[in-house]
Amino acid sequence: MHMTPALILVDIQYDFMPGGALPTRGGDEVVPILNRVMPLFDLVVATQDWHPRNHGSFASNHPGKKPGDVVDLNGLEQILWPDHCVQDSPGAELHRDLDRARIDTVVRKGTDPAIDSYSTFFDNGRLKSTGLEDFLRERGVTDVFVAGLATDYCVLWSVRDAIDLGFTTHVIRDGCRGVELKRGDIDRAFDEMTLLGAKITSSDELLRVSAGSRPSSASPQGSDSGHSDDRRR
Ligand code: VGL
Ligand code: ZN
Repeated sequence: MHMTPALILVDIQYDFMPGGALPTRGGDEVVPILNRVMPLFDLVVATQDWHPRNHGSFASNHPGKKPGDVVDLNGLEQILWPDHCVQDSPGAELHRDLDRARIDTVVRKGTDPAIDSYSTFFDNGRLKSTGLEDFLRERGVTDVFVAGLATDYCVLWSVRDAIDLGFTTHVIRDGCRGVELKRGDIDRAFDEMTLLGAKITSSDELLRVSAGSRPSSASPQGSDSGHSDDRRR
């Protein structure tokens, strides 16, 4: 019955924020939401998309191509993106308001120019692992709670792998925002994750459950319970 949870915060980086190179709508809104749930977890992992300048997912590295075009990258279908999350650039930094003190480790992915890595567990060809699986297993993690950017790419691919690896996988819906290259991509991502067996939850539900299971402790930020766009139970 015992479960050991970990929170996985996917790519809370400036380039995925409004105004960034590869923006999600409302991506900055997840920062306070995730700060609220972090204290509920003993183990918090943050991921960083971390590309070299010559990365094969950048349209700028394919003469005549533009973002949104699809190419064959070493045998894998690759959507081309604007330059984003270039290593050590401001756009690759984690959002400054994210509660860094509660992050136990940062996993960087997408460092090989020859292959993209949407998932925080494996590259897109599943050739190399990022080490996150071992990190979680060494700590006896049974359940992963996933949130972040972008719903329709890195969150979705991470959730697919987490389920595949046998973790009980939860997605914090209001802690995610998507790119929505095609209209409906976010909804389709949630549909697929649900179908695969992910449990869709919300920050409110997590805070409610945690308050119930620890009656003696006040909720982490008692007066601030403003956000609730998901009332399903
Ligand atoms: C992502 C596209 C390209 C993501 C990363 O974080 O979802 N999407 N690189
Ligand atoms: Zn990327």
